[in-house]
Amino acid sequence: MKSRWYKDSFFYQIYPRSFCDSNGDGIGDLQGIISKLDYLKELGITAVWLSPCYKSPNDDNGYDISDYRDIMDEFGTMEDFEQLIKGLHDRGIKLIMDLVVNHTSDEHKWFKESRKSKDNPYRDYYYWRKGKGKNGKKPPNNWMSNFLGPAWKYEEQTDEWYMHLFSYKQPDLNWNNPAVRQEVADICNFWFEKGVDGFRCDVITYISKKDGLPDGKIKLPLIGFEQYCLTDNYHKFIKELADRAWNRFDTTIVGEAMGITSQNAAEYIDEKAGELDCVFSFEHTNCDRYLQIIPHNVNLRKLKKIFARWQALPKTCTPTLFFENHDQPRCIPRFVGYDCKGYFDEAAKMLAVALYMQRGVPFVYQGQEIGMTNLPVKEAGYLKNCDDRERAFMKAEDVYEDVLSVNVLKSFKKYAPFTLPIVRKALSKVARDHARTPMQWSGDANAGFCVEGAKPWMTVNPDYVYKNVNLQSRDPGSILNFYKRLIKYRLGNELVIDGEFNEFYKDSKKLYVYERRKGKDALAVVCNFTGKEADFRLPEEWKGRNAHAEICNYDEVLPLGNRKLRPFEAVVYKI
Ligand code: TEU
Ligand code: CA
Repeated sequence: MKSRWYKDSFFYQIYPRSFCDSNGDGIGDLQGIISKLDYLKELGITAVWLSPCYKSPNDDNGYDISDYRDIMDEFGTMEDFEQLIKGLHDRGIKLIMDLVVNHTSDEHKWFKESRKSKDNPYRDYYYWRKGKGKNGKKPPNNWMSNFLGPAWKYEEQTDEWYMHLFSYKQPDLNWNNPAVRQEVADICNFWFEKGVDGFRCDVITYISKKDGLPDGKIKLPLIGFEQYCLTDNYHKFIKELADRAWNRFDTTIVGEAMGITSQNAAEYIDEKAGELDCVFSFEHTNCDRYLQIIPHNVNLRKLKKIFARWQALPKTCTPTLFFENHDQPRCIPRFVGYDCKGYFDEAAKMLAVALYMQRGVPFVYQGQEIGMTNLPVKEAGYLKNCDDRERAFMKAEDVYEDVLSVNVLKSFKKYAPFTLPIVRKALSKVARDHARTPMQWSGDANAGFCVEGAKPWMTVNPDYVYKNVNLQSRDPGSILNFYKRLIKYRLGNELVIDGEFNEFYKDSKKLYVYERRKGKDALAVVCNFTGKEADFRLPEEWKGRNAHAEICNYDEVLPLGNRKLRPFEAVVYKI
């Protein structure tokens, strides 16, 4: 049944709220996306991952669903959706949707019923438990919510607590209940029958909780993690869902997978198992963090090591290739630093080469293709290196919208106000908001995201004046046009798709050098991760070979050989 089309695809992630507003309410919508289909086609991507567009009260921007079979009011109607999928398919672009089924919204009808009484038929769709301690006034266990605070909320009505591993408006579904699992399969089939080509499965590794819901080890950043991540019935639930839905169509199923790393991936993504096709792992996106939250500078050696381990997985396990999504800050400040020493565009292009010439399923996140970057909030303290036009100091509290950022600021203000400067500083680097600013289409008002006079739901990055799709599409040397070339180069290219991966100079803190080989043919990938010239010596294995540069982020192409690499230089040679 499965053609495994993901193996030769290039994905583009759309966060609909911030992509394009068609009706002037300041919120991106489906007609907005439809108006940009030709843009996507021209960019050359072959598949779209659409973040949630279902009915939702938007506590977490659509990751809290109140009706899985309907479209969010702000985004449009089912007719709009059908027009979107047709528009994509007409252009040869596949569509995968977001499947958010670890939890629902508390405004979903199942939960509204569930909370009514202990004998309601939907009670068992969720986790309800008696509290601990005298009078049951303490949560049933010590698990922490991924969005801070306890993972339980008390309800007067029935004198019990319900579990929420995210916000209290995102109660966790009880997958031990067979009815819940059938509902999920039915939802998948509903969308497959509409022509949807697959799903990105939100926090799918959390769906099975340890029997008895035991206390977790006291361990930061998340108490309880080992009790609900990849435990007990995980494989059983996934296999069943694959049988009932995923594997009945020619789908691609990508899991968002906390807990899955290069070390254990084979257990979860091997083709032969017929479970998830691939996963978004957090290994490399945590490599500039202590405890997953406190930012520090990236250590290139560590990043390369993580990549190398994924590349070394058996052929039947396919990695994903991504730097950005709607939960991550923008990749340029984090992976090359805020100070690009005047070589911002070169850095943006180099990162793309370093990542997308590896084996795996490539994903680009909206705006990444024009080098969109983090919001210039005051605490980031990097403005001295920026263009004058970016000196619009923003106050964190004024610009952050994300439920997680807001929770963090609120809690620290309440319980440890003296830490606020540090917290603000950390958020200035890691906040999810950085990825959620409106897409920069043009130099017009509101970056062309919505019409003049409308108020975008979230602050537009002021750098849109000189960084936007309009300007870059007219400039052959732009980041955008570089991405177009790279995407085109990768698709259908056997060496990139499944050539062997061999790395050189693994210990270098400056260079990322690897080859993709099939027999005698190979691609040599040479990247300078620093903003200064760096010495490069030709690896023994490449000596005496003819080299032809196929991709280069400088106009003037220099030959493969012992030489100085220019700041952030990246070249792909066919050898
Ligand atoms: O994300 C899961 C999640 O917890 C992380 O991505 C989180 O945002 C990160 O660790 C913060 O540092 C998924 C969705 O991608 C996210 O947008 C939702 O908020 C979350 O699930 C709940 O549905
Ligand atoms: Ca709108």
